[in-house]
Amino acid sequence: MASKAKNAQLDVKKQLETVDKQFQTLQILNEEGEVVNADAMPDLTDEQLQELMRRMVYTRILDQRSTALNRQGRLGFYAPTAGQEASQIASQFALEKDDYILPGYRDIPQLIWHGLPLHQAFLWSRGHYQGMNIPDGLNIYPPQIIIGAQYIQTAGVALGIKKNGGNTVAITYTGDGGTSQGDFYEGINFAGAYKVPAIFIVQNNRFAISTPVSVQSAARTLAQKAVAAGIPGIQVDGMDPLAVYAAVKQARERAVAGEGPTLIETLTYRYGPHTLSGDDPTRYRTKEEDTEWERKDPLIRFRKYLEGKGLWNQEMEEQVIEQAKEEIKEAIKQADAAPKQKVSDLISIMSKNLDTNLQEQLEIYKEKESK
Ligand SMILES: Cc1ncc(C[n+]2csc(CCOP(=O)(O)OP(=O)(O)O)c2C)c(N)n1
Ligand SMILES: [Mg+2]
Repeated sequence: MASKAKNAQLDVKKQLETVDKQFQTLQILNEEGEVVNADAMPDLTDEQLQELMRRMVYTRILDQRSTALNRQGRLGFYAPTAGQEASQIASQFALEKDDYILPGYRDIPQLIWHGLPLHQAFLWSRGHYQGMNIPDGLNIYPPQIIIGAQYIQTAGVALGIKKNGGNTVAITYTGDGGTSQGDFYEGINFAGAYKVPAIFIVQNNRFAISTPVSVQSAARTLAQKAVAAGIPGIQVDGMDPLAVYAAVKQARERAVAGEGPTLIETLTYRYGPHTLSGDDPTRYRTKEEDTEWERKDPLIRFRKYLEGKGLWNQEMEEQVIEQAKEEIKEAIKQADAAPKQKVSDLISIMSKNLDTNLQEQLEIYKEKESK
């Protein structure tokens, strides 16, 4: 029989329960689009609210078109985003233009809304080097494929911002699976120790490919993993754009005020497969689970909220859909017109100052390609 601890400090079960209880989910809009937490309501103008909706609708269309284009063989790697719009779009919406984004492979929408031209996103999907030939002045990094590695890089980028005295932040994204990686802990620990202006988003979409979050971790929330790094952690309803926006906005304010990093867990869901490379979600998820999450859809609840305020209607939605389809068509044409890749181009964009070895290789390839 387990002995009953007399000393409160030895009551480890209670200690854990205390931490668990502190991590409640922040929600502002419920599934019906009703405000349930007016105190946490972010300060957004009507125009900003409409723009946020516009971007989410656009991104849903982009996801549908990208899926179709992939199936037609016109796109390469693609990780679906439908369901995650509040988590992705509302978090980017809370940033300033000069903030740095260090994305994972599913975070292409944030890059696009930060300023990456659409045709470059398509070229990246095709494995064309011009995809991530990042335009000057756009503070984004290429999507990370190694799970969690961007967390360490973000701690470093944020330390650079701090040392240079900038008032920007570095934001990064990983999934629930990413929080099981060593890189995740190293990144948040370093960021906490050096009190850097970083925002760590964990998009908890319930699965790491087919592995449910309950198998990945015994932690009740992923937000509470922040405690060990000595940084604040917050769990938000990741299907609620206003909750995500409010949390990221506050994290940004803390970061630029020199108060250090924040970890934000967004509870979300991807409606599609992990990627379009072949997994079948029906093998690891039930239809009931899908339906339950589709009822939480961020577009449905935000649409209801805005319609209630007279800020959105069907005509506006159709306009965005048409615009998205048109721009996607044009961007694919632009991607198709990109020059065939040359090894010399790949080498020359790698670094501003090539070392002797690479310089020699560049000359060799230029010579070969000129024939
Ligand atoms: C270090 C590393 N291990 C394994 C993989 C293979 N892998 C690719 S995606 C993935 C699951 C990641 O799940 P999660 O972090 O929840 O992100 P999600 O895809 O759900 O957005 C794994 C294990 C990898 N890319 N990198
Ligand atoms: Mg996941």
